[in-house]
Amino acid sequence: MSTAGECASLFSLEGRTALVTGACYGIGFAIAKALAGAGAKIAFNARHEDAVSRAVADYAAIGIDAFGVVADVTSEEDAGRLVETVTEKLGHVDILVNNAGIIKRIPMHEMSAEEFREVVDIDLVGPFIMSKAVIPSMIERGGGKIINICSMMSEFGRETVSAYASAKGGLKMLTRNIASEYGGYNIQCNGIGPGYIATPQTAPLRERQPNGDRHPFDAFIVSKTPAGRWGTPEDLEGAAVFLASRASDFVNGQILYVDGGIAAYIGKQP
Ligand code: NAP
Ligand code: GCO
Repeated sequence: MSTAGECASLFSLEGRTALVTGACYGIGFAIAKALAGAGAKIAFNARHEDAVSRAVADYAAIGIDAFGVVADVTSEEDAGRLVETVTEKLGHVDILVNNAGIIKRIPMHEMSAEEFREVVDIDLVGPFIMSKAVIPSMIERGGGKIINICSMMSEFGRETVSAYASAKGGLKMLTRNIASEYGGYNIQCNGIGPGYIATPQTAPLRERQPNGDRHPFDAFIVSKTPAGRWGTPEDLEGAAVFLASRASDFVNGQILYVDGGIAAYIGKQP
């Protein structure tokens, strides 16, 4: 049995370099903050210079010296440059969090193939590209951690999110396949499956109606979640530190759902 000190060190990320994609705000920002709190050096990317600059200032405002790079996760060239730049600045990437993602809420029969492809490109091909960019150096250095931000839609469907659910379902299996293919190199690849989290991505689902009533989807999610609330990005911090640390060295190919119980609950009788 570990002593208190030994237990604390299990979750320490001192000396590790973490790269969190799309971490200017929302879930990525909270995860990066948590990894920094456990001692990791933080790098992140986004598609636009102004967003990166704003986020660097936001990290600095909470005492985190985060290194931001303009890079699109769907570009192999950007990914290679991103990993090379981070490695030069902070050292090899020990922890990759594939957080960057988009959603398009369109009834499938009205969605164009181009719109479908854009979601899959960012939410599934992007994590493939980013993971491929870091795995060689992780192999060379004896191991690493890859954390994919999956979703309730890795398990469930609903109206208007066909592309997103397809991508996030694929991301669950990419997580399992990276674990299978690279577990022998001491690389652990796991997922976090957030429930419904209050971020800019879900803001449209929580907007007040013109008459001041709550959005019907907002009320639905609160009733469908045993915790009786939307999650916050901070609710994901513990899972992220666990999956980024030595504490999860024998955990591989798993999706840790942090959802307030929504996946376990059939729902209240109307
Ligand atoms: P968000 O607020 O929309 O933030 C998404 C981030 O990804 C933004 O910083 C965005 O930056 C970045 N991004 C998008 N496309 C990119 C690209 N091609 N290259 C680089 N960065 C890109 O979303 P969130 O709610 O924080 O969600 C973060 C992740 O959690 C996503 O993968 C999402 O699917 C997943 N998730 C969210 C929830 C939820 O309820 N919120 C639940 C489960 C899973 P720019 O657009 O400025 O480039
Ligand atoms: C939606 C929401 C969800 C959340 C999240 C749930 O429209 O259903 O955006 O997809 O983003 O993925 O885990």
